[in-house]
Amino acid sequence: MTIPAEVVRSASSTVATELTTESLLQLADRQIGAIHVKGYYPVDIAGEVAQKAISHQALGHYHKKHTSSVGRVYMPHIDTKWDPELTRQYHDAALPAIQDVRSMFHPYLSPVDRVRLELQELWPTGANLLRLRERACFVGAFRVFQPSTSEFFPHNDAIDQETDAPEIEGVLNQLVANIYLQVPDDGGNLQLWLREPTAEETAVILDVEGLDPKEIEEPVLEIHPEAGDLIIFSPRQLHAVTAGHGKHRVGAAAFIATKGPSEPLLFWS
Ligand SMILES: O=C(O)CCC(=O)C(=O)O
Ligand SMILES: [Fe+2]
Repeated sequence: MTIPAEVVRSASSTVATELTTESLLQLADRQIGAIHVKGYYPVDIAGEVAQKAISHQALGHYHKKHTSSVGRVYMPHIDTKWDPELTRQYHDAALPAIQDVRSMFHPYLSPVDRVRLELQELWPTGANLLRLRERACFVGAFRVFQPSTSEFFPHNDAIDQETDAPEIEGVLNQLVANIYLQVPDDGGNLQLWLREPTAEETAVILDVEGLDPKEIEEPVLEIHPEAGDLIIFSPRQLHAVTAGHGKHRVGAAAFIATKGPSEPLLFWS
């Protein structure tokens, strides 16, 4: 039986509301567009840690033209830029950074630790921290969007554009889990296009880290997250974050590589 194209399209833009083995397998296979669990993390703890992230001593900035006003706490893998010295610094800092982020939530479980545990329990073959050339990766970066001035233009994220370490072999898809700690009431929306960029778009993204929003069609999904929500989607497909107004937008993020159900998920930031 052939399924009509419009049915396929609408199914792939479905947003699941629960984190289950089935919703994870469907998302990894791009049969659904996202998993959005409302109220995943207590808002009061989230708000306190958001303030700590905004004033954290390790708050730095992304380096590309369109992302430079977005702050992040601790070095993400994308900033290793294929440079052996930066790669060494990233791995040297990875475990102390994981522990520092964990300590910011103490005495509570951090939301990224909770995602790591639940995905380990739900995915058929479990989940591990990613190691590259046998060195542990960091996971749990905070992203801090300044009121009004910060946004992420349409872009995608793919680990195979950042490393050729042997552990990346066999990666079929990449997911990203974002837990929102603080979100402005107005803006700060997540937009999803549910398609990969073209070759030309990829060249622009690699150069300046984002497409001009005026030059691309409307997104298929637009979600306004609330503080405490968890959203998981496929960041190899185009996505963007709109400017928010009134307060900082702070999220904790973990990338997740999938090699199919017979291999464990792998986490990093
Ligand atoms: O903060 C968000 O909603 C998504 C940010 C993003 O670009 C990502 O997680 O890859
Ligand atoms: Fe992204």
